[in-house]
Amino acid sequence: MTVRVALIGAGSMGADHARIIAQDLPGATLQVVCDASAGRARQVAEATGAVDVASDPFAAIERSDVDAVLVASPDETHAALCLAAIAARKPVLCEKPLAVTVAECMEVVEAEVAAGERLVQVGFMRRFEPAYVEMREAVAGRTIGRALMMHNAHRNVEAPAGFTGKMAITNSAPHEFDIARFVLGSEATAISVFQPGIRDTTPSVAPVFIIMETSDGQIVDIEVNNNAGYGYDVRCELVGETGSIAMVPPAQVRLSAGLRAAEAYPADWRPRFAEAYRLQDKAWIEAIRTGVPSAVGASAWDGLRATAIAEAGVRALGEGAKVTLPELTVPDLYRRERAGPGASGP
Ligand code: ISE
Repeated sequence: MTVRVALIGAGSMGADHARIIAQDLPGATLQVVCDASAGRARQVAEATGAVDVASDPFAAIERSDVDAVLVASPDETHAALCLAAIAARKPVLCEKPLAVTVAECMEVVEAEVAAGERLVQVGFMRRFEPAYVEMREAVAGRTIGRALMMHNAHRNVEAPAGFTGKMAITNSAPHEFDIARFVLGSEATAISVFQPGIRDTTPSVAPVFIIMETSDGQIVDIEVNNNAGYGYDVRCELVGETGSIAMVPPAQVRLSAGLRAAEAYPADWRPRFAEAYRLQDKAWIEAIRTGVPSAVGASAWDGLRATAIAEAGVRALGEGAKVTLPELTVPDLYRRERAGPGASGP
């Protein structure tokens, strides 16, 4: 079976997914590239050999020659498109976030629960990054004793136009919210957010420093700096009772010249996590072909939790106080999936 995919959104992430499907996934084909800009849709379709182009995403989702939907459109459109895919009973890989508000995430979860099957995978691609996978295995296997702390840094070269301070918490940090839940296998229970006090030199999107507490008593700290200036740099160290595991930057070469040595940084997340994106998209297609949802990929429930932590984080920053996250009952649909070997989420 070849999975015929409708790509919704032909921006930079959409173009990347289109290339992965065209070049690396023999079990899938790009049936239609849909974008509000006809020129952009055509450009991506031509570069990747897609069969057709379209501008109406809802009509594209319903086409009888489309088996699955990949959503890479702006964040605010995600929930409505996921709901349309669920209504059409088509599997959907939705770029993070699942939705920008918890209420919208809940609508998607409720629709999926009503449909009675797992159709949504959220694009938290770091779950497929080998370093995080090893950390998760170390936690499960107690290689470093019980996990106590997780230190994270998430630095971008420069915040894009229109990126707001709040988006450091709602758009960037959700990667860490999700990966901490995935690696530690515990749930976030509280969040505090701080900002450096030196404001006169702070750029428009200032760094934030987040502390997240978990249901197993672990502490997760996350520095998000969208204007780090020097390169795209993601760091993580997991500290356990008897050791630690740190992510080693995947540099390809080290240049030695003029009495100095230098390694290059990627400009953004696409080259840094290229392999994770490829493995994620491959697992999604495999799940559709076998009818068994990926045990690693993030579910709609995981998407909801990440948005809930982000919403609490925005409140914590505004109020200058720790915010406690409410305990939520995991619907059976997601519980069942998590019970299996290698299951995702806490
Ligand atoms: C962006 O939206 C992403 O998803 C990237 O993976 C992340 O590193 C970046 O900070 C976000 O703004």
